[in-house]
Amino acid sequence: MKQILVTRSSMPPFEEYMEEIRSVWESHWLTNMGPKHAELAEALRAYLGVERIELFTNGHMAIELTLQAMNLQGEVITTPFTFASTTHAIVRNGLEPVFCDIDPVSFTLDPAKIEERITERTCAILPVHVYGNICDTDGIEAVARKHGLKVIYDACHAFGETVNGKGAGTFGDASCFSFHATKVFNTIEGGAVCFRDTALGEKLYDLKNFGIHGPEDVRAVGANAKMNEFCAAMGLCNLRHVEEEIEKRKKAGNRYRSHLEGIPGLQLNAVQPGVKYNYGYFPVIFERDVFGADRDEVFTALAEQNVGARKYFWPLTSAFSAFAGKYDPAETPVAQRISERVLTLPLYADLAHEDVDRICETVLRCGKR
Ligand code: T4K
Repeated sequence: MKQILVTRSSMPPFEEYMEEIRSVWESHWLTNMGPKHAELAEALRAYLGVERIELFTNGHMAIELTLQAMNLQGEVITTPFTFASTTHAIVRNGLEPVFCDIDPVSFTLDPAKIEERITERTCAILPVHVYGNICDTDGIEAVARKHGLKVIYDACHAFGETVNGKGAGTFGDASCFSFHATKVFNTIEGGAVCFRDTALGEKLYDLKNFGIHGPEDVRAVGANAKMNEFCAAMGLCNLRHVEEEIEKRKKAGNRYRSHLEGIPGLQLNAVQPGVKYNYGYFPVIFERDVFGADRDEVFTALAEQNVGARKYFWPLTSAFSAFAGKYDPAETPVAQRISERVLTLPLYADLAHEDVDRICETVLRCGKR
C-alpha cells in the first residue's frame, strides 16, 4: 500500500536548482552572507511585506536568538499547544515559561487569559500562529501596551499569510518564521526574523555571526546561526513556485472539507475572515461521544492504511517529560482538551485528490463502527 505521510517537502525542478547553484559552485563562496543570502533576504522582505528581515539557519534559532537579543529577564507568557521549539527557546534563554490557555476555535492564545497570568516578573508574550491561524493580534497588542511587554510571534506556520492585506510578519516587536523542509516554503532548513527596530536588527546580526564586524573586531558574544548559500538558493527557487503550491494545497484542503465538513463530532479548522491562508496543516478535532471514534482510533486506522497522520500538538509542551513535575497541563484545560483530540491529516501540494478521498473514507468508517 502506498505510503502517505503528513507532509512532503516542496521542491523545485532539479534543473532549476542546479542552475541556481551554478554561481555558488563557480565562486566557491558557500556561506557567510554571500550573494544568494542577500538576494533571498531582499526577495522575502518584499514577498512578506515586512520592513526588515534577518535570515537564520532554522526557525528555532530565529526565536531563541530573538529572545536573547531583547535581553529579557523573568517570565514569558506563552502557549503549550505548539512544537517543542517555542517553549525550548524560552527555557534555553534562562527565562520562565508561563503557560496560558488557548481559544477553542483558533487554538491561539486567548488575550483575556494572558492578562490573568501577568505578574511583576512578566517581560514578554510569545504567541504562536498555530497551523497558520492568526492570533488575536489586536487583543495581544492591547495587553502588551498596557503592561509594557515585548511581543515575539512564533510565525513558523504563517508563511505568506496576510491579514486584511497586511503581512503576518508585521505584528509585534518581532515575528519568527521557519523554512524547514516540512513547511509551506522551505530552504531545506532555515528561518527568519521580521522586525522594524534597526537596533534589534544589529543585535540579531551579531548573535547569528559571533558578533563579528570585520576581520579584527568582535563586538558581541554571538553564536553561529547563518543561512548558507545552498539553502538560500533553494529558497530562491521555492519562492518562485510558492503561490502555485499554496493554490494546490488549497484544492486538497477543500477536497478534505467536501468530505468532512458538517460531520457531527468533527471540528475542522475555522476559516478566519480577512486572512489569506497558506493551507499548511489540516487539523481535525475528534469528539468521541458524538463522532463514534476517538483521535487515537482514527490514528491507528490510518496507520493500518499506511497513512502517517500526526498528533500535532500532543503532548502539550508543558507535559513534556523534560519538564517532569514543573508545570501542570490541567492549568490550560482548553489546550489539554484540544491536544488529546487533534489529528493533523496529510496535506501537501502534490497530495492526490484520490488519496484525500481514501483518507476521508478511512476516517469516516471509524465513526460508523
Ligand atoms: N515553532 C513552531 C510552531 C514549529 O512548528 C517549529 C517547527 C518551530 C518553531 C521550529 O522551526 P525549525 O527550527 O524546525 O525550522 C517537524 C519539523 O521538523 C519542524 O520544523 C516543525 N516545526 C514540526 C511541526 O514538524 P517532526 O519531528 O514532526 O518532523 P519529521 O521528521 O517527523 O517529519 C514530518 C514529516 O515530514 C515526515 O513524516 C515526512 C515529511 N518530511 C520530513 C523531512 C525531514 C519530508 O517530506 N521531507 C523531509 O526532509 O517536526
